Amino acid sequence: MRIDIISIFPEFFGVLDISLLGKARERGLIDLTVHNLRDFTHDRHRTVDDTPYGGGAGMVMKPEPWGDAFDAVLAESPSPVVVFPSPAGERFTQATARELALEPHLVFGCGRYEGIDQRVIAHTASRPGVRVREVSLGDYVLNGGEVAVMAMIEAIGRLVPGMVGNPQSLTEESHEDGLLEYPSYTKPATWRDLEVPPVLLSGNHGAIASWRHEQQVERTRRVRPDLLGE
Ligand code: 6GU
Repeated sequence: MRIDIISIFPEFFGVLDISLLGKARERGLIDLTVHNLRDFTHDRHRTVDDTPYGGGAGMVMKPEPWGDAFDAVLAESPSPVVVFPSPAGERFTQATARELALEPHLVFGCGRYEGIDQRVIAHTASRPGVRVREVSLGDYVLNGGEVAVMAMIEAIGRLVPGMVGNPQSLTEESHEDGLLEYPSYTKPATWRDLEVPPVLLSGNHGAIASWRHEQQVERTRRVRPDLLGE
């Protein structure tokens, strides 16, 4: 999978080298390039923002540097998905991560300030073969898309085929079956007077599977009833 990120804070993404993705890049599964939006400006001050038409607070990212950046990054890419992180986007879920993990080329356009001139999104979507998604992590506001994109890339990257040693560990975790994960325990069996639930020491795999499912349902009902439609 090829990943391009366009941002005015390219240094932000240095940490991707030391996470799970470092391994993916070493193994050649993910080829990630970060582009500095300011490299696509043409004025002495490398200006990327301006005041909003219609008035209002804050600054809006100018369309021209974005247009030039996408001209460069999308050249000769047959069917990229361009993701614009935005609190006004559709919700990013495990299903979104699963879909995007199957794509050969993802491009993330990180907006700052009050957003990007909306014509950039419209123009990008009008490029032949390009699919655009505006995506939000949740109902809160971050100062820019960088941290959101880091979270999305971590969620997507671990689902790229060949990334995780034991693929079963991917299907037994929170959100894969619409439920939260069951609680986990390891040795010692007693720690500071706290016991591991005895069923887990029973060796009865059927009983263990039932107990884990009950725990998933109980935990989901308690903290995320919305996931059960309740
Ligand atoms: Cl994707 N971007 C920004 N700026 N804020 C957010 C978000 C994204 N998701 C939740 N809040």
